[in-house]
Amino acid sequence: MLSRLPPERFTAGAVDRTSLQTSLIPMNSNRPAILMTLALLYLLSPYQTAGADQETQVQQQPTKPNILIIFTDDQGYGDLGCYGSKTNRTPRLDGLAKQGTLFTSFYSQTVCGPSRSALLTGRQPIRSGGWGMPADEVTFAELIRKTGYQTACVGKWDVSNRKAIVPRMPNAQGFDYYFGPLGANDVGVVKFHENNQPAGTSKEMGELITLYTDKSIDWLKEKRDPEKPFVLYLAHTMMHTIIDASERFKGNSQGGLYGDVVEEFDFETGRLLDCLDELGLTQDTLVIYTSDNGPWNQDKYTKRKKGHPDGSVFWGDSGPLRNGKGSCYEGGYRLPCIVRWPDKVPAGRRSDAIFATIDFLPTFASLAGFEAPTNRHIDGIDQTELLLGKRDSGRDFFYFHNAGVRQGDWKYLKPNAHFHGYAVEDDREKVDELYHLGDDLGEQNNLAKQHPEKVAELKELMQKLESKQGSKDPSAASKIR
Ligand SMILES: [Ca+2]
Repeated sequence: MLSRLPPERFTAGAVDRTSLQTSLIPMNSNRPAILMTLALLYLLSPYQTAGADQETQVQQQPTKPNILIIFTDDQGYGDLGCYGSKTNRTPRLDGLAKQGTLFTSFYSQTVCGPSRSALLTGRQPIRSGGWGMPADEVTFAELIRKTGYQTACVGKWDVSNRKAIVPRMPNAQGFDYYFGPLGANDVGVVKFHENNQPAGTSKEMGELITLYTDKSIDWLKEKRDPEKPFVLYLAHTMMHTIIDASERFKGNSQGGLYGDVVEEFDFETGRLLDCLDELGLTQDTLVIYTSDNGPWNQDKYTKRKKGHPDGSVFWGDSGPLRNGKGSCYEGGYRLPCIVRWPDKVPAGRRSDAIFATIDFLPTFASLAGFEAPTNRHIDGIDQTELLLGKRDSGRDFFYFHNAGVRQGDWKYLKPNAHFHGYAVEDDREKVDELYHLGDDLGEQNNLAKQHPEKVAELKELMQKLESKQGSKDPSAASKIR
């Protein structure tokens, strides 16, 4: 399953042959004869396959896309209309799902910092370090910019221990431009940086979605070089508590203040997508929307909340999944994910293939034409064929931090599986757990005793994954954020 496509697959070999044919013909040449020759060459080419719509196949060979990642914070699997929410109205994200592919087995990580180091490096947090991501980790932004991309990050960084440690900040980790807070908003304040310089603070949590969207639009319109492809990594602070919505959205939803924030996020995401339209970028932009970890939906957390002002609002909806943020049950890790790239990524498709943020780096490597690092273990796999609808299957397995592993429909959790603080289920028996997610998505029926051979097999796989190059002790779990 860890096989990779050669990085040049969709770059050098991905020239749009129609435009190439046109551009190669001199203005005053013998066009009919040349066109005939080119037509013959085309008929003999590897793109020529039996059957209909050859022209469509030629046009579908991808070129280097722009990449827009929209990453929310603590948003649950069940918070959007297209993922089953009956209370929150999310027409723009529902529309994005119709224009692209909606993934139902997509995994980030279970908490903020680890989720970001995994997304940036293609490496599980036991290797990439989470909040403490070292300067020598290699991000996809560092690699893609060497191929001519320009790169921007707007929003929550959270892999430099929430401190202004320049070698571990976005500019040093591959982003040409940065605006946002290095940490979270747990006490209702954010401190911004623009590139490496402090850029003020804000206590107006209800303004953050709009602010980050404005900064993203400003970068696209005013700061970007329109001649180059781009990566824009937009990591929202919302819906991480302390949450708030602007006056325009407060009180409008059926889902309380949390629902108001989800609906405002949907609206603002629509504004950003409209900007792509306005700039003529939609067709050439791969848009990925997902979230960093599951929702803060545990009753215990709300009751034990410390350091949060009175009236703080939590929640978020895991839908059919068990538990939420901090948990190694599905509610902690499995998130909504929608991918759009018009005429490349199939529209209106739902996919249950296993796909994860750790796969972004190898997939971008394939799409943009760079090589994933070879001097360290990369956990991600190239999912280009899955995204383009050329393959239905995704990852064979997914590792849960210091907790267990899923392979196919089977998921194993060890007796001392790691849960972050409030996500601990006090009545959970500390025994081997085995679930068949195809039959039991809510992880209610422990089948470990019925299938000891499967437990042994998955334990072995987990140990193998934990021993890969660059692994740190997975039990050295960091404080929850
Ligand atoms: Ca988070």
